[in-house]
Amino acid sequence: MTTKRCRISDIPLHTFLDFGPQPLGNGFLNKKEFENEFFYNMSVGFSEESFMVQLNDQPKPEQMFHDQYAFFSSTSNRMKKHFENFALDVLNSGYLSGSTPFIVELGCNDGIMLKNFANKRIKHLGIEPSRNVAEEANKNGVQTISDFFSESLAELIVQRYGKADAFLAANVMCHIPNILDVAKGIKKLLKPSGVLMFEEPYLGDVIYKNSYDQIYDEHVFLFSLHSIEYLFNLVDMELINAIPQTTHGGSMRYVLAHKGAHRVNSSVDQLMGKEKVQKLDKLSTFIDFGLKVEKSKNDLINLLCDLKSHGKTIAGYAATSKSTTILNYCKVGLDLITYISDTTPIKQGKFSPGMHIPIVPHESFISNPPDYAFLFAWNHSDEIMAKEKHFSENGGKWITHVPKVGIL
Ligand code: JHZ
Repeated sequence: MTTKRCRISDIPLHTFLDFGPQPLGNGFLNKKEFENEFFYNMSVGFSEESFMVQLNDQPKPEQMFHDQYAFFSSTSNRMKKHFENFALDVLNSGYLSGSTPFIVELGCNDGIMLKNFANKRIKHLGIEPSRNVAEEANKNGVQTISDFFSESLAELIVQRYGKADAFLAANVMCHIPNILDVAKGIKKLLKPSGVLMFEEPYLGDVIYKNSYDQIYDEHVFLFSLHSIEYLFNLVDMELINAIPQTTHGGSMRYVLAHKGAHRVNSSVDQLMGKEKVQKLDKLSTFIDFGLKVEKSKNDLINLLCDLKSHGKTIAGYAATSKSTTILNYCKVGLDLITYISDTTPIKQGKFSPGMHIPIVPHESFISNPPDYAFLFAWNHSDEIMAKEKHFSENGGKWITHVPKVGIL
């Protein structure tokens, strides 16, 4: 394999994990598409200069985000509540100038966050490259354009709508390979007192929980404060706050502004210190992580094979993007998992990427419960456990791989 270079610092990357051939994380498909299914080699590298953990290769953005995109944010009630609170935090942050702020959100999906501004008649704009999801946002009353964000799109937005008070994103920035161009665009789009607030799965949690399933095609980066500071320093912006979140198995909300525009909160220094203790700036951490991932894979295969050899039935719960990595890396197929239940209509009746396990509606899980359910949406565990009390009360058991492979 040729050595890849860091997308930010341009120095050679150190590869520490190789998952082998992987399909698209959200590439749910029909039987007739099996033959020509797309695979790429998924390996992960670290830059000792920018501290950025990143995929060596990523499929083209247009292959992942299009008019049949399968992930709709509003499938989780907890996430709806979370984005309602995020919107309130923005409104109460004290960073918005004047009485008529302008809010822009990158990757607004079905409008889960912006509708909280739209409902209050606050000037807003969503940017969402997946056309089917953008249409849903517009239907939800959120003004949305379907495009990929870039420095040139930022210039157009400034011309047409003016500069923004807040630029928001959630579970989006880590998807974007040309992130430096996006950072330049944000810099141009923000008012002098404007802020960038975004949250993404946090590298520190991924390492701590061994949640390697956060690595898939869409997540070209796994961010830390170290890497975000490095990246935005290049466009003369600085971290002014960082707030840990419990969503998606552990995320971080980053708040950034033009250098010197706002006071830097003490949490930035505290969390940077914590990252140093966890050694998120050192290659050795990721080499250790690679070994733990390999062990997790072997433990999972042993557990599933053991249950099967005792005649147990196993089904997957929630066809998450994350499950694509687990299933394909551990080579878990129909011989071990009979079906995956999911509430998203566009995924139902299709097959899982790569391993081709049927995706069935949630009703099938209720009418035909397995002995064991593999909790692929472990990040929504509280919501799911509350919903599936009946399954547990009737002897159904849950399998997890986070932080360790086992039965819950
Ligand atoms: P969930 C998505 O990842 C995709 P995924 C994306 N790339 C990203 O960055 C991350 O989020 C952060 C189903 N479900 O949220 C619905 C049930 O069936 O873990 C969805 O198909 N029953 C943008 O896909 C899937 O789970 C339920 O009760 O890993 C959502 O998975 C619940 C709560 C969910 O994200």
